[in-house]
Amino acid sequence: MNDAPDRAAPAPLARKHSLPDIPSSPLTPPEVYAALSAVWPAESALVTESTSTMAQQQEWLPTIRSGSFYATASGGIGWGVPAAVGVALGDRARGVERTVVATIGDGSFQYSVQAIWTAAQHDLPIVFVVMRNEEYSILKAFALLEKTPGVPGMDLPGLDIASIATGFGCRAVHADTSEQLAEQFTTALTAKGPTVIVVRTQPMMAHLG
Ligand SMILES: Cc1ncc(C[n+]2csc(CCOP(=O)(O)OP(=O)(O)O)c2C)c(N)n1
Ligand SMILES: [Mg+2]
Repeated sequence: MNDAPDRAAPAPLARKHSLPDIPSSPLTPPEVYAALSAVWPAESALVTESTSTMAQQQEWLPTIRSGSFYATASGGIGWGVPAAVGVALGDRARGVERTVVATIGDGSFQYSVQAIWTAAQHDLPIVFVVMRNEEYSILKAFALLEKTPGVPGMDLPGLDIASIATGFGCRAVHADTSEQLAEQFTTALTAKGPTVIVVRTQPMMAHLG
């Protein structure tokens, strides 16, 4: 991380934000990111692997400081969860105290989930926010784009993500509304180790039409 930039950072882009007048159930990704943006500490690091919601993430949680945003450039999933652990371990090694916020899709979360055991064992200050839309949403959208709807194997029903997290020794909670998410996130900030917050969300084709 470059701690001594040779020029002043430009002001963040002014963005028009809009949320539904009536809260959605399940929440839409913008509602999730809006709730996080209201309560997350300004100096947090963001690690993201929520494939179908990246545009909304950039809208609501823009990167405004160097060394604070981490995402895979290749698109290979299974990187995000261990990357959050690596960022937190790196922070500790160089004496940086900050929360690592990891926004992860429910599919991507499965690929390297065992990394949360390391997070729990080392009491790392990570809040994993798992977007539980019960599918590989981006692949369903690709299938429509490629005019091949109905591709099998894209649904992810029956995954008890909080139990999986608990099984690896991680604190785990559910949040179904913006208020619950804000409350659980704020509580997670003062927890000793990591927390996995499972948030039920709308699939991409439902919230974008
Ligand atoms: C190692 C690897 N395997 C498979 C894929 C194909 N792939 C791309 S996105 C994706 C699904 C991601 O689903 P999820 O994390 O739930 O995010 P959502 O699209 O629902 O937001 C898959 C399987 C990949 N990119 N990398
Ligand atoms: Mg998903």
